[in-house]
Amino acid sequence: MTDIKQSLQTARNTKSTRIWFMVGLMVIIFILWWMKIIKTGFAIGFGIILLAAIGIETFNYDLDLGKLWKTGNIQESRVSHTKDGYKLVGSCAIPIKGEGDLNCSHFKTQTEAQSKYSQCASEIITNNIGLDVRKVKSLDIYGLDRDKDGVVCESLPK
Ligand SMILES: [Ca+2]
Repeated sequence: MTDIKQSLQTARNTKSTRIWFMVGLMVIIFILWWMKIIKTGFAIGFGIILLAAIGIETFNYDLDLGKLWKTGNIQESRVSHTKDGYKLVGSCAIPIKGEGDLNCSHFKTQTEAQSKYSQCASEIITNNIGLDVRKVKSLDIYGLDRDKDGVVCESLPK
């Protein structure tokens, strides 16, 4: 049972799988509409929702729709995946083309930079069950920790 749940989880996390799943749903809705099992209005409504979802999926980045529903904040609901497939959410997601990127110069003190880094590190652990703490250090999303020892912006005053 847990095996099935786990593989379902993995499948859902794969971008292309999700897109194909939604395309499949669209086909099913169309067939149901064509067979007059569901009403035109319902088919159109559902189709629009699915198209929007496919649109979001094919963007440069993903949105966590559950979190978007709760927070209403696109920035906070942004999801990105590292090359290894680790999930990153919200302000701790990989910055897009410099937008929201952070450097040590954005912080006044090392403590300030460290607290942002720690916030992201704990979020990453929450979002990726079973992820090793050492692995989190090596991710270093913003590149604040060049030597990957978990201490960021050593050059800043304490
Ligand atoms: Ca360091």
